[in-house]
Amino acid sequence: MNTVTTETTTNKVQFLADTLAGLQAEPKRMHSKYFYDEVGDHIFQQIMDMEEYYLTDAEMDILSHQTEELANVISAQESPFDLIELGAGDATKSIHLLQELLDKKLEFYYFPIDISDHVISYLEETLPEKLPNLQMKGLNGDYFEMLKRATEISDRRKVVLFMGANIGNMNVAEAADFCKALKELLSNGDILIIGFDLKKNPQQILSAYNDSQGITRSFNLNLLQRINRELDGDFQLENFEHYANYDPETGACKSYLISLKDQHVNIGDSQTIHFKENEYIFMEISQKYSLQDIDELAQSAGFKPVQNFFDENQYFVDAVWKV
Ligand code: AVI
Repeated sequence: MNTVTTETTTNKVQFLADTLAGLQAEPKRMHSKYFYDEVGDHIFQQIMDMEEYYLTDAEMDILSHQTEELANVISAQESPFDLIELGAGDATKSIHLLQELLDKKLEFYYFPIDISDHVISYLEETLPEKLPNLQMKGLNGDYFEMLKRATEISDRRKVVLFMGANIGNMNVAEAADFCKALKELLSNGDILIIGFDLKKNPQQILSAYNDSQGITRSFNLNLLQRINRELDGDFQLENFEHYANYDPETGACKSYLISLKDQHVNIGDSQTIHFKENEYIFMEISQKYSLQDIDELAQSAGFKPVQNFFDENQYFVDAVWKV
């Protein structure tokens, strides 16, 4: 029987605090985790369906064609385990792996973790229909808080999935700290499967974040609209422009919103933010990696690289690391 429980941690106070801290900072910045409200989830779905956004198809190619090999790595140790997915999204990719693990009659419990409560509700509604034998519990909130929660729920060995190039939304130093902190929560023999978008033709990368239909533009602007909706802001969206760039030397793809004029924006009754003409808000990083960068990251965090799974174009890698 499925155990289905939603754990919702809506944190408007934190959203307001982070928004004000980011907009009062010099230079201005936002945290891309706030992109994912109901509208943002929908726009992100459109991004994943875009021709230019090659990442989704690339990782889907790995998950749909190499599930057996992935399942073999996971089941090399026979004991029951918890499969914990950080940033599960709609699980369209991981469902292939879940199906394979169920077909192999392995004993496991699935904990999808996502910052979006809509995503967790959707998974709890749809996964039990698609995978009737799956034992699962959705956890809504920040990765680490929820991962800690999952480690408190059981002491089974852990297999952590962190796919979709979500690690790319941290800069290199943050990614190193993240991997170290993750390793601290895991024990000997636990496994991490982590997805990286690889460095490649710079134009191809830039097009994925500066698409011809302006979907990524809407994705970024939606965060301003979310501030208007939830924090009583008065951003005029037409006064901001999306700008993306990719630096092939560092592998950093960054997106910004540029203020098109000198303007003031109110947030709630008591906060006013001043924007100079051409001032930018740093919105998001999507860091790209070489294979050497990836192995160095594993080693610096204390993981042992076990195996790399590539898509047929070698655009993307799902790396398997062990504690
Ligand atoms: C979720 N994350 C891996 C996406 C990325 O590619 O950085 C988010 C995204 N932002 C714009 N397009 C996609």
